[in-house]
Amino acid sequence: MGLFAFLSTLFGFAKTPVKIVVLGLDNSGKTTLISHLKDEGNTQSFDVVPTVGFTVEKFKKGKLDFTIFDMSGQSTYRGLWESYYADTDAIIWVLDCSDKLRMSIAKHELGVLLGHRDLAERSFPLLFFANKMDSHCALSPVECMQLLALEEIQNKPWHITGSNAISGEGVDDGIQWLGDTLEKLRTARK
Ligand code: G3D
Ligand code: MG
Repeated sequence: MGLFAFLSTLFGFAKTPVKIVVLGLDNSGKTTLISHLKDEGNTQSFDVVPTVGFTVEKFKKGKLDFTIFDMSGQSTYRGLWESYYADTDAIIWVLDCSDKLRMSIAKHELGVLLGHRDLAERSFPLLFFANKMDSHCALSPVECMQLLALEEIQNKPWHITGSNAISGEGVDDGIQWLGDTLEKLRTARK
């Protein structure tokens, strides 16, 4: 079964589109990772502020409705992406495991995200891809978890999994967890 067929089956329980925002610092591997998830020819991509390379990409896949942001750490533009928080069903955060130096920026941005008024009190799945696991200097998912202090996240189900967005390794595992967790939350709310 192809990944898209798999995703359609996985999210087939949803009666309404599942909105997923994919975040992470620039160069973490979002576009590469997402290329495993989307259909060709059904993508809208545009530069919001080309001079600073801030890009938003949107695509639909079956009942999945993805919005992808490249964050450059420029909080000036946060107002643009926070407008998508209120009705997102899950957030995927892509980390560059080979970039230890910028883990502190990722941690800061994550803290801002989790403290946002539209997200702080809500329970939704938070999936971290510890990407670029193939890099010889890659931090392990456990090290990323520690550097980001993920264990302090109390009111949201979260999961971190290693990935290689180029080969696709680990991507299915993360998406599987996301589907299972969305289904559990949906069942619990009934
Ligand atoms: P972004 O969309 O988050 O900004 P991209 O990131 O998907 O554009 O990826 C940035 C660079 O990282 C790309 O390299 C891409 O090939 C590489 N990359 C993405 N995922 C992985 C991974 O799992 N392992 C390795 N080794 N590299 C990865 P270039 O050279 O095209 O800039
Ligand atoms: Mg990109």
